[in-house]
Formats: sequence, structure tokens, C-alpha cells
Amino acid sequence: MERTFVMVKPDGVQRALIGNIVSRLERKGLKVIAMKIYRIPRDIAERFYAEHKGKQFYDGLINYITSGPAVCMVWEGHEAVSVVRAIMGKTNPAEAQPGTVRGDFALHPGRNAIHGSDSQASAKREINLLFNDYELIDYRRIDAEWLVE
Ligand code: DAT
Ligand code: MG
Repeated sequence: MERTFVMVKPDGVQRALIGNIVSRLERKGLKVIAMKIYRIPRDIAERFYAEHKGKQFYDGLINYITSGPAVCMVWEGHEAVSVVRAIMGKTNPAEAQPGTVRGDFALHPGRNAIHGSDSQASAKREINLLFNDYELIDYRRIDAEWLVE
């Protein structure tokens, strides 16, 4: 089973979108195995977004992501990385399809409400950056046998 790191960003928390976003992932059949509300410290944010250092939006991105509490999560399931990316929608919410989180709830790339890992390698790195191993909870959902053939 694949794992991915998901975050409701500070704008999503302030705009009361936590429940809606969690609900979309839950009803899809993905399983939440870690979840915490966390104000990301600047040094962690800089490591998290290291690939974007030097870009014109980088300083704004770090300020945004550290500006208030976020909800950090690990979700598990069949093709979890690409499934979450599809549920999120495009980085620029103005171009994101209606029906996606960003398509439904966001307008600007600098306030796009949700993060999801872009590959299994990124997921591993991001999960290790935000969670300790003991925070990842191993359990079986009662509907598991109805979700995967
Ligand atoms: P994604 O979050 O869809 O994986 P990304 O990894 O390319 O997108 O960029 C990370 C975040 O940086 C993105 O969620 C919002 C911000 N960002 C990207 N491009 C931006 C832009 N042109 N203006 C402002 N913020 C931007
Ligand atoms: Mg990304």
C-alpha cells in the first residue's frame, strides 16, 4: 500500500476546510494513519520546500506556510500519491477543475489550501520530516475488503 503526505495549509484551516478535505479523502477509500494540527517552524518549512529555494515565490511561500496552524496527515491506500494529486487539482487554483479541492475552494497559487506529495520519494521525505515513526498508526479499516479487489 502506498503512503502520501497531505497538508491542509494555514488558509484551509482558517477557512474551515479541514473537515471537507478530510471527508473527500476518507470517502475515496484512503485511510488516515497520522494526523496533527501543527504550526510548522520556519526551519522545517525551508527543508520541506527546499526544491523551490531561489524562485520568485519562495519567500512568500515560506511566510504563508508558517503563518498559522496547518493540519499534517499521512494517508494510505492504492496509488495514494496520484489519487490525492487528482483530488487536489492543479497548483494554480484558477486552472483547477471544479470538483477538485483547489478548483472548488481556492483562487490563487499562493493560497491553494492543500498540499499532497508529488511522488513516492517525496512522500517518504515529507513524512519523515513531519512525523516520527511512532505517530504512524497501523490498523485495518472495517471496509478494507470492499475497497480493493
Ligand atoms: P504543488 O503544491 O501543486 O505540488 P509546487 O510543488 O510546484 O505545487 O509548488 C509548491 C507550492 O508553491 C504551491 O502549492 C504554491 C506555491 N507556488 C507554486 N507556484 C507558485 C506561483 N507561481 N505563485 C505563488 N505560489 C506558487
Ligand atoms: Mg509540490
